[in-house]
Amino acid sequence: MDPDFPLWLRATHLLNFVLMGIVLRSGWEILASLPRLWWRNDCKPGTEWIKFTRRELPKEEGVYTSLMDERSASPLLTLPGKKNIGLGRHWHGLGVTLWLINGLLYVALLFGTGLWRRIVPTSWDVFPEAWESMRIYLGFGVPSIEHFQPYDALQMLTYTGVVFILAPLLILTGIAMSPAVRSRFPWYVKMWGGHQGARSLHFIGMALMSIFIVMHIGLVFLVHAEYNLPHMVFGVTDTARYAQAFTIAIATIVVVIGLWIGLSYLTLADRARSQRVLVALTEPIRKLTLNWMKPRMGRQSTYTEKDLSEYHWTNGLPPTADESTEWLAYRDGDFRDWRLELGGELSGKTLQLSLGDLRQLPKTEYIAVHTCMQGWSATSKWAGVRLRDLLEVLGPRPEGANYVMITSHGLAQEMWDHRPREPFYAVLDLDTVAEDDTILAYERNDHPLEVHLGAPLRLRVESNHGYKMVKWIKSIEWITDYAAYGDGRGGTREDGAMQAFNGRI
Ligand SMILES: Nc1nc2c(c(=O)[nH]1)N[C@H]1C(S)=C(S)[C@@H](COP(=O)(O)O)O[C@H]1N2
Ligand SMILES: [Mo]
Repeated sequence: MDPDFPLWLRATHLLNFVLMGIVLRSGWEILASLPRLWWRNDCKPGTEWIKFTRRELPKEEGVYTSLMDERSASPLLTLPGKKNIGLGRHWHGLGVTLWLINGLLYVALLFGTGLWRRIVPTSWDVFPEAWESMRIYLGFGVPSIEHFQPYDALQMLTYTGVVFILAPLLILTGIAMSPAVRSRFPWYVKMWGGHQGARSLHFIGMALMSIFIVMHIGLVFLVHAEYNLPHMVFGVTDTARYAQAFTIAIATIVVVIGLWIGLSYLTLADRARSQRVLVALTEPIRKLTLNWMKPRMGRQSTYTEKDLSEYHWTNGLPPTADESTEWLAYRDGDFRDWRLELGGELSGKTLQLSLGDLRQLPKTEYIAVHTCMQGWSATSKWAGVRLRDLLEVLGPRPEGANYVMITSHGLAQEMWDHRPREPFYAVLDLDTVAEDDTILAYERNDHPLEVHLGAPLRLRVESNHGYKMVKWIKSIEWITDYAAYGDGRGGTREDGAMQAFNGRI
């Protein structure tokens, strides 16, 4: 057998095709949850550079939530489709991890075997030669077979660009969107033009990759297919087996497309099971790569007052009369009578703390970028008291207290199964509770917290996405296990949108 297209090459190539489909389709699910892109970090309505929705955004802050902007995509197109950002995110994480492993293996073997010489140009001649090929293609011609050794200059340049420039760009901009990375290495995110710069570049990279895939598959069938297909399928230059290779290639493509769509329906068939399985597979990756990064926004100098956002998106609107008359009464009295319920069953007591009491505790202050996992961001200066300091008021951690549950006066925006809406809540583990930048904020940009941003007190967990950051806080308590609350996934967005309990990416 001709060793030029060894089995490892053909296998990683096929696997790459399968995984790229999973990564792209789940990426489109994520994009559908906020179908707009910006370069500005405050995502001010009307400043999008591209959008995939006709919906007009109100210019006013605090009347529209990002959840209202989510679009339902077809399971034929996205993974899994039908407004399932959480499940789409898990698939993206799993798909990317497998794609990375496969890709690293491919690159390692490429260099290990010397086959890299076939795709990495080593002479400047590649540019004029590629230009010549391009001219032939533009005239609807095909360069003759002698130019392909086995790839021609244009292929070499494209493949090198895709493997060594485009793929790394997608990986690096993807990493920049993780709040754990941002809260630990804010300069890294700023380097990409902030969260929105990274997100927009990630999108552009995706678009280029999609164009490449379509052109690549098209050209394989159009340009010397009698060589390409036996190479790809059998690994040998045997034009006599072209028909067989053609049939296998087409059948494989059909099966893979079927698999992609099948995964969508399989995922939707039992969303809770899908969440369990996908989170079980992706949590070890988060543990390994992100959990050790401890936020230090309070000690960073990358983001300064100059970065403060003009506009702040909202998710969740202030409690209405059917949600909490109690909170409305507090609001009408400028929160003078508002009390935080701190404690609960495990502590054996519940303290009622006023805003004045909270202000007595050590104050911490920093500038940080908020990101909603849907994709928008905003930079603000937050001030308040560290959660760990506040819990100390209760005394030592009670026996069996493994988590802290924070509950809002406001209800969930919607329940995925349309049962009556429950109070919005989030649960944090001990590691997250102990972080420097897990705080209860009562001020933003040197003013008391605005009503639509969670007045009078909201949670800030800088290492996590926004869905953990309960607004309009009612109570904070130690609990043993979150399985006993809500749907048992540890928070409203975990229950409803099937998010992971760990919101670090
Ligand atoms: N009570 C309550 N808190 C909430 C939400 C909500 O719907 N209700 N949404 C969460 C989500 S998903 C995000 S991204 C942030 C948004 O914070 P902001 O509206 O202050 O920008 O609030 C979080 N806290
Ligand atoms: Mo969010």
